[in-house]
Amino acid sequence: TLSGTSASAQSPADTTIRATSNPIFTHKYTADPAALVYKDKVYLYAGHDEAPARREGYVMNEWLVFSSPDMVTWTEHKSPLKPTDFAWAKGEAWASHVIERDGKFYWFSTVEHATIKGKAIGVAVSDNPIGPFKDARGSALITNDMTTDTKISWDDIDPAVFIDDNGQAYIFWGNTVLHYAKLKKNMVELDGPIKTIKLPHFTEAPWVHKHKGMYYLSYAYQFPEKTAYAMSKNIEGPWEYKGILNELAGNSNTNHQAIIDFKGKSYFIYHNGAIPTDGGSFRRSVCIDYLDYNKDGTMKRVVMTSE
Ligand code: FUB
Repeated sequence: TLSGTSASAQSPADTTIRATSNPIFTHKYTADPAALVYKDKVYLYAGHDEAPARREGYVMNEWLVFSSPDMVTWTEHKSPLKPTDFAWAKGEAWASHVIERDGKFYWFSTVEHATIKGKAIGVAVSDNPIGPFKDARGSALITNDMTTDTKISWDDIDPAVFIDDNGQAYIFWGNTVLHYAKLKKNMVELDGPIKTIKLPHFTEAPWVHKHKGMYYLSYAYQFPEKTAYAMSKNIEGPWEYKGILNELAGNSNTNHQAIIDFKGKSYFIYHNGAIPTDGGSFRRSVCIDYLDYNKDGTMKRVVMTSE
């Protein structure tokens, strides 16, 4: 059964939700999960899918943030950021990633640029993982005209930020072509050239994590999307393709994963379109399942559950 919640649909402040089955939230549609482990809590950031039932196309006007001490009891906080909080953006709260550095929280987000055609990536900052966040630059960090690999206007999307053990931060992003670049210590400027990584059937949604000394780069594979991944001994590659990590997620063309370790367990967080009767590719819902590693460091295929 799907978990019920008592939360209202109006971005309530500090509403508690008990999520014991997938999708974890049923009071509103949530997509593109990114998770941050900070101190003894998980912060889950998601886009809010607001498309009318049975209409094609994303309607995403704000991001949402939830926190949990145990992955079951979630507190929904006030919406911490919307695309138009970036004065240079005109809307569309596509996928984001929030990361902490030196007690500040940096929110990398995909939005539609107001004057440069296509999607762009901005950075917002806060002293608190639940916000409020404000634009950290006053301009986009990455715009569609900075990369010329494809003609599509949404190829600069889906930021995934990673800070290596030596303190060097990297941003990975892309649709069709996977890009990455170093970030300066201030987290709001690129540091050096934009490079590309070639992986089989890369669509979008990169996520980089480290586990027991190995680097993992997971991503949305083909379309409709499965999740695939590659491994490397070095954050700058070479990346070795390792295969499919998760199958198609029910009733959604996209799957958009986040991977974390928390309190001794590993989790695979993604979205599907499984809420009856109007869930789907534009009315998606965040789900969480366990992730397991083999002895050789490869990841076992995720077993998606509904209970
Ligand atoms: O939610 C809008 C877009 O759909 C995201 O940026 C992609 O990752 C896909 O999930």
